Amino acid sequence: MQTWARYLLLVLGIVISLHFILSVTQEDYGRATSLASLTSQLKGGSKQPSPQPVPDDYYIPTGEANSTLAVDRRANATFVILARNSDVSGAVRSVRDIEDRFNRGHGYPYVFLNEEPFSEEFKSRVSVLSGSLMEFGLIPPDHWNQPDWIDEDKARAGREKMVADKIIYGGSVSYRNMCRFNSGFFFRHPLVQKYRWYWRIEPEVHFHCDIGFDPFLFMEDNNKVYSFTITMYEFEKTISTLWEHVRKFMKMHPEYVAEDNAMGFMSHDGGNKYNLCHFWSNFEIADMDFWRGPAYTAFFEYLDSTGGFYYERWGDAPVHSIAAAIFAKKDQIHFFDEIGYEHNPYIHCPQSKDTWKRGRCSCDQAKSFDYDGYSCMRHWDKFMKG
Ligand SMILES: Nc1nc2c(ncn2[C@@H]2O[C@H](COP(=O)(O)OP(=O)(O)OP(=O)(O)O)[C@@H](O)[C@H]2O)c(=O)[nH]1
Ligand SMILES: [Mg+2]
Repeated sequence: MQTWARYLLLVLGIVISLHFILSVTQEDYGRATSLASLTSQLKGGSKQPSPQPVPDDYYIPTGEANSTLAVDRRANATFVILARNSDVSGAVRSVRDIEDRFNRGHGYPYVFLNEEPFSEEFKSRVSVLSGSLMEFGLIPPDHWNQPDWIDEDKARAGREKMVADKIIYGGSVSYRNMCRFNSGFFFRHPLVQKYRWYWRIEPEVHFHCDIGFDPFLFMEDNNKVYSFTITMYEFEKTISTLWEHVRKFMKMHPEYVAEDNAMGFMSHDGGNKYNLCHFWSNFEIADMDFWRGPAYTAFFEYLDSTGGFYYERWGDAPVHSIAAAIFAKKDQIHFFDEIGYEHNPYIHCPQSKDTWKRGRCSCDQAKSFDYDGYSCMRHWDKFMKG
């Protein structure tokens, strides 16, 4: 054999051995260079998930995500739970889950909010679950009730029409109060005002995986403003005129529209028509400075002035989602694949097998909502891949 051929064989041998050693010892290298991953990249990976994983440095160093730890760095953050006294058992289950899967090692505080005073039973049953600060707030009536300037005859006619159309919560005024409160007021409550970040939790939700990192710190460090675990289509009849108003607002205030925003996720024709995709807001981790800032303040005030929260049944989910898609850059919106989450009837279970194992998840990956026909995740993947 010629000398050059020997050298070539030697170099090839070294490269192959190195590849083999790295594939076996380095999980990320193995994943990135696996045949499945390479073929999906060649195909454009249209069906492959594209979550941006939380980097290893954010994981708690012991590797024991669920151990009790003294974590020295914390964000200025809180859990926010809006609940009725009758929701107590569901609230207990949610707090139990988030304490076990995340907060035991962090000690982030809780703010519970209600338009009626919390009962002693509610307070004592949730307080016993955690050593963290728990505060119980009363929502001022003008942040909750239907404003006097709403034309009640018109609002009633809207509700009756939705009842006839069998729209869920179509006849409920309290549901509308709740949606409007979650859209524009929770972050102004005196007990919430002192915090920048919040994690919204509802009664009777479940967290299926150990969350071995601090999502608030990840978001703060990476300049994120809004995060989600589930995205889906909205019922069109609940928001008949919302998009029309969004378009009007954008014309009135082009200065608030972010460059490189996520409008392309919600509209496939440059903003003309809304595709009804939104982030499911019963789970949210987000930056309240974004809601308190000039763009969202003006946006909420404008939407509220149209009466659409009462004449129709605008949800806080499309309102928050559309705002995040317009006023933030697309890279500031984050999908947390790692957070296994359930709000009846849907579950997000991590897409990646390694993430699922690392989080000791109790959910079934095959039941994850991500690529269900009603989910908007495939639009998100496609949009983020550009
Ligand atoms: N204090 C108070 N909280 C409410 C009221 N209505 C709803 N909530 C809370 O607001 C949040 C959203 O209400 P849900 O009834 O869960 O609404 P949803 O998630 O759209 O609908 P579901 O599919 O029924 O869960 C939950 O945290 C509820 O506990 C109310 O009238 N008063
Ligand atoms: Mg709910």
